[in-house]
Formats: sequence, C-alpha cells, structure tokens
Amino acid sequence: MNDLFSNVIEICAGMHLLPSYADSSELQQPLNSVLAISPLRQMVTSRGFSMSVHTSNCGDAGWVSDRRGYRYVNIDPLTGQPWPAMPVEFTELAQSAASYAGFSGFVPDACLINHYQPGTQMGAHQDRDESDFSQPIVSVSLGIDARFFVIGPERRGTSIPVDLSDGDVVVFGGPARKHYHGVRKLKASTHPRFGSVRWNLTFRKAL
Ligand code: MD6
Ligand code: FE
Repeated sequence: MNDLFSNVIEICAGMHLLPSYADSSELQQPLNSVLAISPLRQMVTSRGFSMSVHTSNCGDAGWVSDRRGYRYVNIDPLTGQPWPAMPVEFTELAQSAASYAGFSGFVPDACLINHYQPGTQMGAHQDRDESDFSQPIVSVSLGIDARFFVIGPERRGTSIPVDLSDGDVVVFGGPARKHYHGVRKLKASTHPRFGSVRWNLTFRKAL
C-alpha cells in the first residue's frame, strides 16, 4: 500500500483500477501461510467439469463449487477444518482499496484465492453468490500479467479489455457489481518473485 497513491482509472461506472496499489512482496508470506493450512485444489462445476484454475480461501467463509453448485461454506471441505483466518495484511489492503474507490466501511469476510498457470482462463461469469450486493468486490493481482475483460449486465456483448499486472487492484461495485467478467487464456511469462504463475485474490462480503 502506498500512502501517496493517487492514480485511479475508471473502467466503467462502478469499476475502478488502482494500478500497482498493492505491494505484492508484503502479501507473499501471508499467502503461503494460508495455503499451508488450506492447500490449493481444483474444484468441479455442477456439470462435473474440473476448473482449470486452482483455488483456496481464507476468512470466515470460503467459496466452493461442486456437483451441488456454487456456495459459501465455513468449513474447508478438503481439510474438514475452518478456513484459515484472513491475514491482517489482506484485510487492510482490501479495506483501504475499497475506501479509496468510494466504498468506506467494507469488511471482507471471504477471500477467494485463484491460481492460474499459463494456458488457463476463466470464462465470463457474474459473482452473485454473496448476500449483499451493496458491498463491492476487491480484486488483487499478483505475479504474471493477465488480460481481464468486462462485458456488462448481460453475458453477450462487447467486452472491455483490462490488462492486469502484479500489484494491480480492481474495485468492483455499485452499478458494475453484477457485470459479467472473466480472464483470457494466460500467456506464458515469468515474474521475479512469483515465477510463471498468476494469483488473484478476491475479497468479498459473502455472509
Ligand atoms: C481474476 N477475477 O482476475 C478473476 N470477480 O482472476 C474475478 O473473477 C473477479 O477480478 C469479481 C470481482 C473482481 C474480479
Ligand atoms: Fe469474478
């Protein structure tokens, strides 16, 4: 986090990019601590397909997908234990980015951790499993670059491309809260600390 930060790009109404807002070197250790408790895994969609992205969670609630569909649960189905606590570095980053983008009082209770290898992608989707759509989602990108895209309230239509690099934060709320969005197939590259992978942390008020 940078106290002198003063750069914000409006992607569309309700969606703001804060370039290089996060210092990813401060997030790597907390991320590893979370994954030591709840390791990465490949979830399955309700149709039985494995997601190419590997995931985990921290916080009071974690997002899961299985043959029964998508939902938030308090217990990690892989370990049978509660999800690891949200590291204070994560909470502070999400809160300050949200308030910077106009959402003061954001208190995330869930952080979905997505791990992408080159060649993986995330199809267009809405995030609509949370209970309160007045609360934004804060997305933090770590590691190699990706092309994120935003469509709008319908799945079909022209997309806005947004290139995301290590440390970039997107705050997604208000009129954009339920916009369709996704990630294009990741191109191979290398980041000095994270290697040939991308991480995306999305902070939510799920419960
Ligand atoms: C990603 N992000 O950047 C995927 N969802 O890897 C998301 O799906 C997302 O960035 C909700 C809000 C912000 C996001
Ligand atoms: Fe999403």
